[in-house]
Amino acid sequence: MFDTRVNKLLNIKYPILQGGMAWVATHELAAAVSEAGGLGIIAAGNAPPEWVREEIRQFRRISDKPFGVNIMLMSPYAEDIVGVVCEERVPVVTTGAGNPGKYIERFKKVDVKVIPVVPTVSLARRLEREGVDALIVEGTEAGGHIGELTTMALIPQVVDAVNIPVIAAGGIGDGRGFLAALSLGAEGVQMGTRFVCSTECTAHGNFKEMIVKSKDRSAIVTGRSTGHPVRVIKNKFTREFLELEKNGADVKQLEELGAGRLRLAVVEGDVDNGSVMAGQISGLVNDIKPCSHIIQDIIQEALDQFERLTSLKGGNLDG
Ligand code: TUI
Repeated sequence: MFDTRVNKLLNIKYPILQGGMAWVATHELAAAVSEAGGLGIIAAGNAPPEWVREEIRQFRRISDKPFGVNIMLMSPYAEDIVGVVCEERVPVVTTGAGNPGKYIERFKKVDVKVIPVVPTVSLARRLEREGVDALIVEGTEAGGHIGELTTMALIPQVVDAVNIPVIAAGGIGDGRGFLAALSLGAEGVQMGTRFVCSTECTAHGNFKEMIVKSKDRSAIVTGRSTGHPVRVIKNKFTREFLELEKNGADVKQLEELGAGRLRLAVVEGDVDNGSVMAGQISGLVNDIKPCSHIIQDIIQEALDQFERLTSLKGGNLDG
């Protein structure tokens, strides 16, 4: 059950990837997800290449399972991190916040699987032509830097446009979301917010608690005026930021205000003045549990839902 091309491509038990969240997705979280049968991912974020190399080595000290590194393409170190990933023969690379086209050749040469995050059909088509192995198609429900289209509308459009496997991301946090994504034609899911609230995640307790306490409308979007919209949990910082945006602050001023805020929230636990990046699914995440339980609960819930749906076939509409 739930054995797709993604399982085979990545050599994993369940087609569940952990999002590459800057500051949050360290080797501890990645190893816990990989050990639980999914694909753990170390996020490079804006970190220097030496840090990323050390994280890769730390991962390998505690797990021999497949894993990935996420390269945030707006990072000033993106080019050097591509070099580290190739040297270390990391099995999988995911990319975000840009077009990885110019690096694909280098990854292919050393047999690193490439799976970019895309927010549109056109970029999906283009990257398939350029030879990527699969696509993470992310809807606007996601946390952090986001595109415009919803997961529900975007996934089937990309599935119809490409032949390589599609992994759905954005707004998925339980077995119902997982099964819905497969129904839309995806062959796997990526989850960020759900894995933040795991026991193995090294993010500050305040950061996790902020998500657990969230309701349906707690996650909002800042930065629309800058062309770099970011989904975060509403707090003192977002109120100040949105006020400045409303008053026509320029991009430079807003960027300065935003600098260092993610670290402040994730590492220092200052969830009033920091940027608590999280997705719309935050309202559904109500506990902190081990990654193995997160994954097992999703699989069990998806199986239960599948059974409920198939029982509707005979005209039984009670369920
Ligand atoms: O990358 C993400 N989410 C992120 S990156 C990030 S780091 C950051 N820190 C502080 C402020 C702002 C960002 C936080 N969250 N998700 C994957 C993703 N990639 N979503 C959308 C895209 C994307 C957007 C445009 C991918 C490709 C793309 O291509 C544009 C082009 O060049 O064609």
